[in-house]
Amino acid sequence: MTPVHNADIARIFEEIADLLEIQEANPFRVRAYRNAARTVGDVRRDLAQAIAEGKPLPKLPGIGADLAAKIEEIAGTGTTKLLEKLHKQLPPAITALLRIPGLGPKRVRALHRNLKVQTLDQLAEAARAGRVRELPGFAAKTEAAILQAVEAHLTKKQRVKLAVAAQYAEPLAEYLRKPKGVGEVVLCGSFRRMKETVGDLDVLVTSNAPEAVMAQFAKYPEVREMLASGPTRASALLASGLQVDVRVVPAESLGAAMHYFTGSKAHNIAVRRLAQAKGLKINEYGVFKAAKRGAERRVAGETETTVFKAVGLPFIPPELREDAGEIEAARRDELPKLVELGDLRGDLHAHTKATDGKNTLREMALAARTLGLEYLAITEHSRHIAMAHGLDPQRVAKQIDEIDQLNGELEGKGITLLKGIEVDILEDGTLDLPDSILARLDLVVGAVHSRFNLPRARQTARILAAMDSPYFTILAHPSGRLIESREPYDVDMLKIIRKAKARGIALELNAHPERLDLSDTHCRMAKEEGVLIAISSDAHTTFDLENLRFGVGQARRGWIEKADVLNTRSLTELRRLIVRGRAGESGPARPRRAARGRKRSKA
Ligand code: DGT
Ligand code: CA
Ligand code: CA
Repeated sequence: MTPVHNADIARIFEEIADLLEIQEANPFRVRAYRNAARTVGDVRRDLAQAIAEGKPLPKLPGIGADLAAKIEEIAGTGTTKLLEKLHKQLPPAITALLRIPGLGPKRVRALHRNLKVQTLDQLAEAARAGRVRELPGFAAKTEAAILQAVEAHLTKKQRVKLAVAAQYAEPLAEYLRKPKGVGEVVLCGSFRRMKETVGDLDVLVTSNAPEAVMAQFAKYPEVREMLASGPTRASALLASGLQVDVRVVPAESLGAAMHYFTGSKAHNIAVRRLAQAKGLKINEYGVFKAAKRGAERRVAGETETTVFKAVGLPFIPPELREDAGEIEAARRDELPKLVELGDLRGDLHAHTKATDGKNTLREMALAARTLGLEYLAITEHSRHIAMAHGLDPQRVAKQIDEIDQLNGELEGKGITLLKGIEVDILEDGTLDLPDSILARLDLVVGAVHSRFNLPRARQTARILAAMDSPYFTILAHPSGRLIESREPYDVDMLKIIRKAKARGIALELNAHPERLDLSDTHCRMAKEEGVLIAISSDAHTTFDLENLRFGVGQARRGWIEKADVLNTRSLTELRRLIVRGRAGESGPARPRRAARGRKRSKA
């Protein structure tokens, strides 16, 4: 049987939820599977592996005995009887229909029942033939919109979210370290550049016995199909659908090969141009200089630093390698010294059981401390989000008391909880809770959770108006996008950034792997305008706190340095900045890049 990772278990739970929903099952049951999918998908420890090693399943919030038994069943067999049963009632491909904007369970059911539609291709065919509009509840306009969405979906190459790719990449790298003679195994490509999604994995192995590596790779239990294989390279499709390219090089070429396979392609081309100007040739084996009688002499390649040095550059961190100005910055020795995970001293966005989180205040506090954080802001949803059981002023007041009490107990233990709220920005730009209660909080995180489709001018005005509140501290997930599933809402981000500057407000970089919002380009824009970024987990479980590393990756792609990040500050400094923001003082004081141009980033 193919080994199962958390993302596979999550996918099965998601599929069960979809199929149950199409069958109009009890909504609570559907929700239980959806929540379980999210929880399992977010756990950073491989559950199937733990089970195989005879370890007990860790306590997972919201996962009762029934779901835990299903996890064990999937870990042991790769599937569950429930899913098999549902597949007998409904075709598996039908769940893809739910991913099409405008198609809910009701419409999917109608399409299946009346038109026998089972796949996206069949849906496109039915729409083209004008059969969809004949169904009750579908108009010609709806049909056209569905067809357009299906075609867009079918032609788009599938990409995998970074955090999901990590679940498959890391065990594979571990496995390839096993054969005798293997030196390094490095995950290159977009994965190393920490791109929010990856198209495929690029694995580089150093060894003087490439045959052994190739043989080991071919035997990897997750390989579904070998697409190509040669003496030093192979490509395979994994059971998860992820494609992997493996390359073996001798140890002395490691740096050159890492540089080549990390890309991006645009960055490589720009570096190659620099090399040519110096009369050098650069490829995955090294950097070469022409010698007498057409011979070549290798001048670099063992480490990436030697490769960069050969073309006259300092080391450029992988996250910057997009040919987006990093080569010019490197030439001028003005590369940013990028923020690191260890620079974060706190987390400014988290939920508990009081709303849609799964852990208690205490559990969240202790988990944050375990990760080395000094403070954690509890920011529940406000009352407008009824589905998440959002807080009204009375419940906020109650939580304030609970946090005060817990902070008293935790005093001197290295972790402080901050009192916050993730308050809804209503359609008219007012906040969902009165000033009288916001004034009692340490910080206020404002967020849009409804009416994503407002026209640009109105959506922008809505957010700008909300930012006029003197209590507004951080704008959460500023674009609202969900990676690969929901477009950002249409707003003028530059206006929002400038407003944040004027008001002393920070912008969140939400580290949840489905959001990673701000995007890298907007991070750069915010930095240029002198606005601070809050790298926040938006944790709904203790496990979610570990997503901060993906947020830091995205921040690095956005050229963000330690000084650009609000939560790299000490608690005292953080409080000072929030008070200044309340007074409407612009731009939280930020050292204007004293280090710039002198410090070099390290490998
Ligand atoms: P992905 O997989 O779509 O998320 O993006 P990458 O960047 O991982 O691209 P991929 O897997 O096609 O190739 C891995 C790296 O190999 C890429 O970042 C740079 C290098 N590479 C691939 N093709 C070329 C090429 O034609 N020229 C150069 N200079 N480098 C290339
Ligand atoms: Ca790749
Ligand atoms: Ca590739």
